[in-house]
Amino acid sequence: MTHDQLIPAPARAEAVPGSSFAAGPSTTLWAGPGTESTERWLRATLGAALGLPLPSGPEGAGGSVSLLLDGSLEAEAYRLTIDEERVEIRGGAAAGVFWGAQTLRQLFGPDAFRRAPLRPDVPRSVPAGVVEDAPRFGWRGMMLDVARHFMPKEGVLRYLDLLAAHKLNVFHFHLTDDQGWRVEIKRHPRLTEAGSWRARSKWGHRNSPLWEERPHGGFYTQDDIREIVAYAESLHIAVVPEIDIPGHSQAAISAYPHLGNADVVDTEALTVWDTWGVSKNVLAPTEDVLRFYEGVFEEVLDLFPSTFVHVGGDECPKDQWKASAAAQARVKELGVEGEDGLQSWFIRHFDQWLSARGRRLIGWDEILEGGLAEGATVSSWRGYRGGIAAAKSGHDVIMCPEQHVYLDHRQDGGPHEPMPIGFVRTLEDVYRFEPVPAELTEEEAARVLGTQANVWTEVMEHQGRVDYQVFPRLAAFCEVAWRRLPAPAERDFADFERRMTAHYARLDALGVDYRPPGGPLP
Ligand code: TNX
Repeated sequence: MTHDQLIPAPARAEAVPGSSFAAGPSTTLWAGPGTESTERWLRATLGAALGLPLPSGPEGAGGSVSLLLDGSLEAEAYRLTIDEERVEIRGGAAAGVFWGAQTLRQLFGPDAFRRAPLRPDVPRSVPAGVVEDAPRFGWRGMMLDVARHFMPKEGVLRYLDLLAAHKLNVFHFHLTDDQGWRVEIKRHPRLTEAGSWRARSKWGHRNSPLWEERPHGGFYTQDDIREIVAYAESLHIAVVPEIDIPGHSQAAISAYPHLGNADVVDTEALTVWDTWGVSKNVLAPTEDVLRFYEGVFEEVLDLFPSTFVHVGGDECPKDQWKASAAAQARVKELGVEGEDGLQSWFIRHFDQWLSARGRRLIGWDEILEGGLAEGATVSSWRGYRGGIAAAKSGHDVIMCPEQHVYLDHRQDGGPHEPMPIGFVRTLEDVYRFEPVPAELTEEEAARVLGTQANVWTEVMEHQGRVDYQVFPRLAAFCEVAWRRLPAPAERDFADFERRMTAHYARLDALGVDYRPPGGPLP
């Protein structure tokens, strides 16, 4: 594997032609203070794939791999130096060292992505040279919706590995929705007892004879969540939990009917929703409901150390609040402006509540309606508009416009494309996505903390479907998030495609069910 086949391509790479480092049974590993996460990862992945034990040895010895922190580099930056004698990875912080190790694995070739050394002739050498690299954005994320279709824990851990392999560092975990509640909350056990299964779910592809409806569900125990968070941390990925309020909450209301607008709907009769779309069953704007969700968030904060906590806030239909005498009385009592005011009342409450606990609230761009809470960060999904407005008013923004980075959308308009949702977003479209709109001043642009690709799973009922939608587009997305690419029209997509040839071999070795180039059928 050569330096010009890396994904994402590094800022600078210089090869020394004809020279390489050969790893073997006597190759040692030296991990300087603060680099232990990469040490463990190298043994567990690269070591296993190459069939090498990588025992500890002295720093910089002949035949060694050395890991060290270097204060002259930015936290996530790294310098990877390879000569015939040794490999050295310097990172500004532990994360930088780790991203350097990811690059090293790519240089070993696709078989370095396997779990066991299948063939004795697996290449065990890397080309000599220097790679210097640093990310453009500090927030390089993927959101996974495990509410519409549950992904068992092992699948989530696997996705974390895949994110790390693409140098992505935020996993936005969409844990609750109308169609399911996926995280155990000890003080409200019915959220998962009653809220994690729905009686009917569409299964298989709708054109297939196997199309049928079955129960669907599942949830993560608090121990599962702790494991996921700890595993992510070992890969330098932050897990941002999302608990959706006040809309997208029918699963919660079906478990605890007092959360709903009981004067306009028989909340006792509600079940976990078995339809796609946006349910009109939303939370009632009461103090009781606030207390209930404070209890939920208390446990969530205990489980997730992430600074950011996502409260959803999207697509909250106001029909029930309009019809409910109780909700209308609350409008008067709270002195808020109509139903939009109720929505921002919810968000403002949790903005303050989270701030008081040293956390930061993030929500979808609908939280701008009725006035943005003071400390809120905005996930801009309905295009760039919400993100621009938020940045201009001094709020931080994550850019994830559906027109560009919704990976549930189709990858081409062809007849064999299995997924019926949304716009056509090709690999090239994603490659030409620009997270920072030109109309922002430099100061406003600095409010764009980064970008994320969102994976909504209404039409992805198992991991293979998720893989198909996510890959190869996540590879294009990771270049956008990591690199300082030129303006969209000037980006060298042909070069990216050329590098993708090597990357498909890596994805094959990892067992990713990506969409084959050119589509599923000729
Ligand atoms: C919009 S993006 C939604 C999701 C859907 C998605 C389908 C957002 C905040 N809400 O609930 O799953 O569209 O593409």
